[in-house]
Amino acid sequence: MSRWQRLPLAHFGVAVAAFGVAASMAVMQAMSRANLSLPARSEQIYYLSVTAHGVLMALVFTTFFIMGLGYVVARTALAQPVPGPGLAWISYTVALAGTLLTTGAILAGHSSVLYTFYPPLQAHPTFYIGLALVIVGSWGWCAVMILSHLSWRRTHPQAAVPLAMHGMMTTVIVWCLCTVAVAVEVVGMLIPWSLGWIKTVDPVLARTLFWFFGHPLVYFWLLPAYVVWYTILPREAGGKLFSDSLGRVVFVLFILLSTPVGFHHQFMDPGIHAGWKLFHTINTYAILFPSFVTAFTIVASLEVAGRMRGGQGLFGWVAKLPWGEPLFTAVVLSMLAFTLGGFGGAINAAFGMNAMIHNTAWVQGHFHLTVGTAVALTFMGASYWLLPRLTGRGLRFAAFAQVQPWLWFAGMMLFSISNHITGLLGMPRRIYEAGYQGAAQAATWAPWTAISAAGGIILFVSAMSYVLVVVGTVLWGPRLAAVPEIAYAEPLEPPSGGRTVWDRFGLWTVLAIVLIVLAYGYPLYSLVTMHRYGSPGVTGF
Ligand code: HEM
Ligand SMILES: [Cu+2]
Repeated sequence: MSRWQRLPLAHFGVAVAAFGVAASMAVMQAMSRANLSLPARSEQIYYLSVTAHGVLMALVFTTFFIMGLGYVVARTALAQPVPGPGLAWISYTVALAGTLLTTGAILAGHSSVLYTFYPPLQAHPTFYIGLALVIVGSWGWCAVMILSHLSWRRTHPQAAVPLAMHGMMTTVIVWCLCTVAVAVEVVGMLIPWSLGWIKTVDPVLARTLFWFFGHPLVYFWLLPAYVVWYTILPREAGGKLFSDSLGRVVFVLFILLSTPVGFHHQFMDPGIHAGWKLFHTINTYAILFPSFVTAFTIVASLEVAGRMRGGQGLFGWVAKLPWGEPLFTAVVLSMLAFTLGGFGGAINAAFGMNAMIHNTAWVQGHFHLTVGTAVALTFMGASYWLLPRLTGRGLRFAAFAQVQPWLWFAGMMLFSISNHITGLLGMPRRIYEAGYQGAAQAATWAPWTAISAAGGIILFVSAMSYVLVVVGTVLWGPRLAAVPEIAYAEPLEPPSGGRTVWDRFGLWTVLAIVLIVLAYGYPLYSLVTMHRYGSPGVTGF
């Protein structure tokens, strides 16, 4: 293995470790909610576990995987060394130290604040300090990615940046814009408060800053998955990308629309005028559009692949696709789950229907389809593709890699559909036992929570199969005589000309900032200056 592969592999190592631990906790959670007796089952353990699971899955597994993938793309799509390897390794170390601090704080038992860490729930200062370090580390990654792009641009002033790097750059921009808000929340409010330096914090302001970050966070997860869908999947399916320019338009729309939508998580919060919630709702429906375009482009690319493989007729091409390839099945099943998640998302985004499902098990059913499957299963599929290319070793226990995506999909259908149903039946999310001490309402939930627990067990088997293949490949994978190359899909039509307006990241970033100021400027100003009776709100105002 030459040297550059170590950096992404080190990132994937942390990601897979976090995933393995979080998946082991998840199966206990799913069983606990079905009232199955487990050793040491208690409220305290449940909330500790859900906090660790949420943080390790949603913040650590994703972020480290994305950073690793970013380095792979910067190195291979741009065909040049990644500049600033020192900075990259320091950033990795800082983010890893932060992860250990935060995880330690949770496991020590005094930081069960869930991954949204809403005040007035208060964690130990090391929980917040660790999170701040993870963010600082990720900013270092952003800097290296931006430097990579700039140095490539200097030698290719008129060329269109390769689509994979285009997608990673939009990921970087979305992340830089949104992490500012969570940094202000954590460093300006929660750390001083947890240390006792300030007496109070304003929960509505904290939640607003959190969701300023929290919605774009989902695109930070999703865009790298889209990079895999657009630039790796079509080639692995044996075909070509249906349209390169549509991909660029999609990525740019995410720069613009990822952030000014956060109030759709705060429909039920007081202190924010309904007019602002409406504005964010309109933007939310606008951001469904690039995902529709993606569904069209990727399915069209798959049809191209099926026909290039000799498929005939209206649907004959489907059978010709490489259903035995783990990357292919993982990504296609991810997309299927995302379609279902998208239906649910459109419901969540509508004020009236949101009132029906808010804080119910529906919500956890929803995001396990989106981040828990569309993103996570894509990353698992991408691991099967990347590992031989990065380590020079063939997949170990390859049969597990083949069945694992199917198991994940089956388990997730049981888990997610049952949670959507119990949500509609009124079961809250984030509860330790769904029996509700024998309440009549809870009796209707029981068959569904049992199905959800069965789904959880299948998911656990799938998760462990993934970990087994990854660890087995790295340690005992057979050395490959010819290491397959990391190559990206070609578009069906060669892109006409060079650099276009879709490559002007500076312009789109400025426009995104304008939209953010429009969507958040006044609401934040009014929250900060609002006079509160009997509650001091933000210290100093
Ligand atoms: C191994 C399969 C998985 C199972 C069985 C599972 C199960 C669960 C359960 C039972 C909960 C607690 C729900 C509650 O009480 O409200 C939960 C929460 C959560 N899960 Fe998973 N999960 C799995 C995988 C994932 C993945 C892959 C992700 C993301 C990459 C993820 C992200 C989350 C998040 C963000 C929460 C919310 C925590 C909170 O409410 O603070 N999960 N999961
Ligand atoms: Cu959202």
